[in-house]
Amino acid sequence: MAGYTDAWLSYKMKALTNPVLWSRVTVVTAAGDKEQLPQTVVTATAELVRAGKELFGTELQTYYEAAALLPAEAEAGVDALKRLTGQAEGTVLLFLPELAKGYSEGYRIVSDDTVMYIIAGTGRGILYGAFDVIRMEITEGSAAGKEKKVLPDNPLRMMNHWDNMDGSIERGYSGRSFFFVDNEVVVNERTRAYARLCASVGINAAVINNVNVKNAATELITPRYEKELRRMSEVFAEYGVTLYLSLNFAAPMELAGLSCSDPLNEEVRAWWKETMRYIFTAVPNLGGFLVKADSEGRPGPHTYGRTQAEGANMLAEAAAPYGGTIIWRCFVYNCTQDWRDKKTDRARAGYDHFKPLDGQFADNVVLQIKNGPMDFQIREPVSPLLGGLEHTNQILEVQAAQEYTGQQRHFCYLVPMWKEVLDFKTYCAPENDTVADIVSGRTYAQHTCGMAAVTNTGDDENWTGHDFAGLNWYGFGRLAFQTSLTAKEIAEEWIRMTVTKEPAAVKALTDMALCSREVYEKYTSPLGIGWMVNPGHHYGPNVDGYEYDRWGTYHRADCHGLGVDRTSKGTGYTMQYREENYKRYEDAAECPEELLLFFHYVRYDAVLKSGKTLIQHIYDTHFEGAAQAEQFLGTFAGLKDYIPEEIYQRSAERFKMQAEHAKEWRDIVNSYFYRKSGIPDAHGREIY
Ligand code: GCV
Repeated sequence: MAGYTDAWLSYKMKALTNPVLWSRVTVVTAAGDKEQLPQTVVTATAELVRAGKELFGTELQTYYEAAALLPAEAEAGVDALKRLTGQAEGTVLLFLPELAKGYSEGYRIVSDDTVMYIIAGTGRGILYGAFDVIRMEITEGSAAGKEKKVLPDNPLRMMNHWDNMDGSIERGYSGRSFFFVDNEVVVNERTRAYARLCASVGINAAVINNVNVKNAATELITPRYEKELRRMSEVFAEYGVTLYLSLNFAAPMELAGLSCSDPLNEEVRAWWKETMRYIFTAVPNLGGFLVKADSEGRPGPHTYGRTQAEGANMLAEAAAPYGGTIIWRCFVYNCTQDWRDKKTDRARAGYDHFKPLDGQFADNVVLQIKNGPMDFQIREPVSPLLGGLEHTNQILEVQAAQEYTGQQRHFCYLVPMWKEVLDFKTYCAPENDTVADIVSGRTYAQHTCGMAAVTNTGDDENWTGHDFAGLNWYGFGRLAFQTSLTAKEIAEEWIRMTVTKEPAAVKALTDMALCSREVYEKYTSPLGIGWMVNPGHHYGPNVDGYEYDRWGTYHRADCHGLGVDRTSKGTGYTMQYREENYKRYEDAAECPEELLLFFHYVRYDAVLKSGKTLIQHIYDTHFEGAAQAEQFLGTFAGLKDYIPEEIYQRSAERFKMQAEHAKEWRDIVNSYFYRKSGIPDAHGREIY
């Protein structure tokens, strides 16, 4: 199935409507010197040449010319630019390093029918502009006559892989790792194809190994893997993707036999300083490290009575001389809880651990915060740490890997969920107080911040198992770059680039995408309560799967009702929010209904805003959700003629699986609550 490894960059031939525009690529710099160009500018020219060939069958020549422009002149119109650059035909890459400050990694595009300028102050900006031009050609028919300036909203736009060195992927649903095979680091054409896909949507960083760093992965910071990592970082760098690694906090013990990894121990500190000196010298393009400490059995500073800040700062101090960043995860909670204990609340843990440390982290530390306080459920409130921390760099972590959202067997487009999170008003400041404002750095003038996605990729031909899961990878990049894009715009783009341009099919698939999250939510766990999955692998319904376990994820259903009382009278979690949100969540009548059971214990016979009782809501949504999953299958089958054969075959199989599995969810959840409550369905449908 050659071609599908290019995913949304699998170009299909089209008519050349602007032959002059696509006649040549000229790189214009002050010196006109090819040797001085960043690698990413060279890549941008190669991408335009490739697009010319694959879209139109034309051979673009590349030229390098000199022209000195003042930064303000970069804002000129087409005619003035023609005069200033002396270039009036083809695509002109105007690389002006003086613009870097104002443009960061952004770009400006100005074009008419014969010339198109891509103007930027960084190589990444030029590359993203080139991919935008290609995207416009494909999705809008032409890049001619456009004028736009796009500056990325988030400085860091990062992939987090949970790949293990033996080639397995934790929560991977699309084959095995393409970074690691049998404890070796692999660098090949797929590495380049991956970096290219990332760059095409503005992703600028990737952590290649699992945050649970064990065995051989601990050795990634030793000479054993130096050569391959350097090579990988170079391939990544061609596409402006910075390599990061996850590291093991206990490495001083495991690699050097030290007696502890106490962050205040002098020997430990000296070991890290030397290790950082070594690894940043050996792999010069390395951006830094991601750390999961004191979480789910991983080592960390708590073992030594030290704080998370002391742990992170020790690594940060060692990495600082090399410009290294330490990304420290906030997923710290008690995973050996007693289910009988109704006071301890896992949802509280992130805030309880990190809020008191606000302001204590070094400048090159950034805290990475999962979107919700639990763990990537289909519906959770936004973590109160986002809006709670005021003096700490922050990254929002979302999960493209569909661990709890259908494991890439069910279609679940996640951009609508991520947008809800970004748009959430935290009330942390008089203005610029949404999550998007905070993680972009607008609220607190931070630079080391942004968004990370746990990836959904593997070595499957189509990268993501379900072809339509590719939309979540694509969508993450596009959204992280430009948080104002709508979920609809992003879905339409991806569908046109990857699947079909037939308007009726684009519409049908976009409609499916936009309701897919709600559909999944309807037939799985209701009103924000989450979980109800099989322990361990997290696929499929098991209402009590985690109910009497140690993980702190309970629904508390009994014969009268269900839900967790997280109000001030319950676990007190609501009090972690700012006043306005606290009040909304505290009062069951004000609480957004989709989160009702997350915040409140509710009786089955309580009447919801819809006028239905809670139990009837559960029954109805489960019947509706399963019926909609069945409709997905029918709608998709009806689009067969517009969809490339391989994509159709692979996806149709998954839609079939989803429809069947949705019924299983429906019947198990409905029967469970019927048996608990003894209340029959008002419509007399079959419940077992
Ligand atoms: C990488 C959840 C997942 C784990 C994952 C963890 C994390 O608990 O089930 O597989 O570990 O989150 O985010 O660290």
